[in-house]
Amino acid sequence: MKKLALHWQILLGIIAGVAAGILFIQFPWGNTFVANWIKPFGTIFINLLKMIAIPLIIASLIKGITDLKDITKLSKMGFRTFGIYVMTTFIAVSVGLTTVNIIQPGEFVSEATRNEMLSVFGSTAEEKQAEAALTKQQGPLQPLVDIVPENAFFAASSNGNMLQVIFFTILAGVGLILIPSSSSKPVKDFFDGLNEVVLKIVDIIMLTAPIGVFALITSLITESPSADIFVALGMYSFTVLLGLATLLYIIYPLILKFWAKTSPINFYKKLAPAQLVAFSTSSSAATLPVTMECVEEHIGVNKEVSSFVLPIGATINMDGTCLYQGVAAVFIAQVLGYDLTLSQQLTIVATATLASIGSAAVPGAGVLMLVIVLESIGVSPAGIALIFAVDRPLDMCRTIINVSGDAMVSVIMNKVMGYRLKPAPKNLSDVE
Ligand code: DAS
Repeated sequence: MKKLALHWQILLGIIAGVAAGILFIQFPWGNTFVANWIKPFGTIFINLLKMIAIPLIIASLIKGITDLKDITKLSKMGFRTFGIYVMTTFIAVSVGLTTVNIIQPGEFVSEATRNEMLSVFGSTAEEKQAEAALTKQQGPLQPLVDIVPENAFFAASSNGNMLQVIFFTILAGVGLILIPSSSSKPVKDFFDGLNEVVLKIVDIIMLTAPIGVFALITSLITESPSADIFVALGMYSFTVLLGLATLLYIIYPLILKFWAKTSPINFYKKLAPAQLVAFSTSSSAATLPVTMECVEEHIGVNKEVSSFVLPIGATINMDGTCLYQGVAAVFIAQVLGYDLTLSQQLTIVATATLASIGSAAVPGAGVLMLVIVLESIGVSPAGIALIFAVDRPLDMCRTIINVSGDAMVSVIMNKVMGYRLKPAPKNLSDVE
């Protein structure tokens, strides 16, 4: 039988995972069995991708920066990339606020349902609040302060410090450009080789994706709380998904067609493996290796652009998260009976943009940063308990948008930097 293209294998893994999850919850021993014998394969898969994410960022950023002939090209790319990222994030949160104000999901939550959920999640709200209290004390500019690592090598080793790794790597790349080429050549050759090795490791890791994704989805289904919580939050989830779909199927295609002058259908067909991995891992960082492979090999964005734009985007550009934070903040305010003024809604736009920049590219980061948005409009973070139950399924969807937004900006930047799209001949799954 002809080998199935990788994304169909991943899709099969997701479908098999849903079927297995529904089967196992029928048995009293199902949860334990999945936790002991299936979930570990999902954890291994995510760890494999995270293991390679930092070496990939370091190797590809250094290669991307040192390939740029002079810093002006870097600053031109840097400023424009950041500007486009902030613009798309602003559009995302505006779409979110529009949908949540039209649909008014908070009006669908009955008094009884709210009291029940608050009592059920009371302890969770306190845990979340305690955990997020640190974030709250930090204030809105903390994401900016957090960019600079106190110890470059420590930052590269600990979780969630993608921004610090990127910051130090960019400085190292600029340093390499500024020293005489006789001294920088051996170092540059080393990073070119490292980049090749790392991409080959990504190919090998991706061969385990169908099994990893199967395990992730099965354990997600068996661990989710009972269905009636999801029913009570149906309208809220629908509002988030409608907003995300508006970005993915209306806003992004318009930008791709009229700004990047590229076919949206072609773009999404080639980005599919990264979107599926984003869906099953809920982590832009874990998906980054696959996003880079799809954007460089399949879509054909110049490596100089993709190796600069994507690692930064994976950490600071989260359109899906920003939209979600806008919807969640207004939903909680609606449920708690607040009538938000226009200035409070504009405050949400500003703080959700900053909060999404500060969110780490790992599962559940968006809900933690929601505290800053809620605080900014004077709403108690305890309201997070209302949406905590459905966060993971929505996280899977918003991470798809985060990854798709990064890939879209890399196509725009490719055009801005004067390159044409040059797809490589081979498929993601043709590993030599
Ligand atoms: N899961 C995060 C990501 O990796 C986004 C979020 O938590 O909102 O993109």
